[in-house]
Amino acid sequence: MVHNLSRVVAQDKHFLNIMNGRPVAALSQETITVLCPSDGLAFATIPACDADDVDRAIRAARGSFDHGSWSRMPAFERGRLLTRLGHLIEQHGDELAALESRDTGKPIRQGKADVAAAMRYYEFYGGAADKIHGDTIPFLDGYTALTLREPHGVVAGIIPWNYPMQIMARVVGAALAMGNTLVIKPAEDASLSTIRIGELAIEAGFPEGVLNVITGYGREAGAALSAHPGVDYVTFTGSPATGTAIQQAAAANNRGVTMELGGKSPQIIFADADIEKALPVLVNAIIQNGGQTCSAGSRILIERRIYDEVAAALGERFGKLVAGPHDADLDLGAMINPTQKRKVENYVTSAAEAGINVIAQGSIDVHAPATGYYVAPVLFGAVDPTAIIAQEEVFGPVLTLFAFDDEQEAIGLANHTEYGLVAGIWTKDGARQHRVAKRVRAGQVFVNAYGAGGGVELPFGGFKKSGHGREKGFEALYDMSATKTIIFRHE
Ligand code: TXE
Repeated sequence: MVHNLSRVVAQDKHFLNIMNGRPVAALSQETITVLCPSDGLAFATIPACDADDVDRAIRAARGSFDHGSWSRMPAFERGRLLTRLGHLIEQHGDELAALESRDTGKPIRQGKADVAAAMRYYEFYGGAADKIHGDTIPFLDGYTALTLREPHGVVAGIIPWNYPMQIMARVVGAALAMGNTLVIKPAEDASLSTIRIGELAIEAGFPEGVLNVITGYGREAGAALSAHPGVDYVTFTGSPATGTAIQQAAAANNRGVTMELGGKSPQIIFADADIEKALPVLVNAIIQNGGQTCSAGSRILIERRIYDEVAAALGERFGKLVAGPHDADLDLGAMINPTQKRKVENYVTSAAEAGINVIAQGSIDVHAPATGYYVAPVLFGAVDPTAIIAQEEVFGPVLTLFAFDDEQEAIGLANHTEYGLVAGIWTKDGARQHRVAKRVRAGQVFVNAYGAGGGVELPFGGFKKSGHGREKGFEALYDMSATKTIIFRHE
């Protein structure tokens, strides 16, 4: 059944930013038109902010931080407000899921999964706010030394368009739990849920200036935010190129950063693996969110003696996959914008032209509007590990298969890209599970599983080009704070 959930969203709504606890337009009154990826049609506008608006947002966050209405609020009360925001998100779940899926083109069930995950982040960090504590350290006779975890101050969160609600939640949850104040800049292609949750934070009772949302183009609002000397810490999820630019701006101001910059994540299938259990997980790991997922499992390394069997089984499943409008809730939705669609199509065309074997291809729903940004899923087999399609992040529903002969070769192939975000290992051999998990260079390693429900509790982040710093779990709370050591002399 096809639901027209997009009706839940008011037509041509003009969204405003959140600054100092109030909705505001850009000082210039400029706006960006919001297009739905499912049909390419306009349905809303957001403010197009510039450096003056960024300055205003940072002043709001700084004023709030210095005032202490948040940073000196008892930690359990900060936690209570975060938890209340999570409950408001849950109450507005249908509205937020519809908004997110219409704004990004993702199937409505993924929008609902994003609401559930966002809610979990606020619940987790709400509960964690009063559970981070320092140490007392044995020191010289006549002294007592202890540590406190203190907020950085004003944090800038620059977030991407693939999972806006979830990524906002992990940033807001960790930064605010530790007493920082925040300026969040969502991506120009997907800002609506961030604004809406900013409104819900006002309703939840967050003090003014604690959570500010500012929308605009990356080259304008994003660049101004990352270069602003009033920012104490920057957290960013997005492309390595933009991450480099943000780190250069941060270096100019000598401030810390957390960088989550994507991946080219492998899953290794040994011959003794439970293939039936693995197959749906392997497929989901690359088509979830249309493959526009930093942790997408985009490379499958298969032990040679089961390669043909696994490739055929994956091919059968891929051939049946269908992309379509968000409210049709098919296997996958549209790409976020025409640029992303072209990027994915170019990778597919170049790989096919280079002679890489297309094992199977899914389709685009016949009812999908021709103006939507759809691409059909593609499965490439027997890929040369040095090929471009084997090395670069496609960020689309494109899966590549490789054959290996032994464990050493599998580990070598798994590590043979510049990225190191996530990996999967499929084998029943316990000793091998441990050996390979330790040798694979990835921030998160799944054994006989992959993705496994997001895991808000589990530290997440990359090695190598995938970035540095950790989000999610308690680790994010350490990144979002600094240790202060206090030494008392009492003799
Ligand atoms: O990313 P950008 P884009 C990868 C993925 C995708 C590619 C390009 O491979 O195809 O990046 O996507 C803001 N200063 N990922 O161009 O530019 C921008 O407004 C400060 C992986 O959309 O990284 C948005 O809010 N900010 C990734 C955010 O940065 C700037 C998720 C991300 O945009 C800026 C998304 C600047 N100069 C894309 N330029 C993941 N790790 O999951 C842009 N921005």
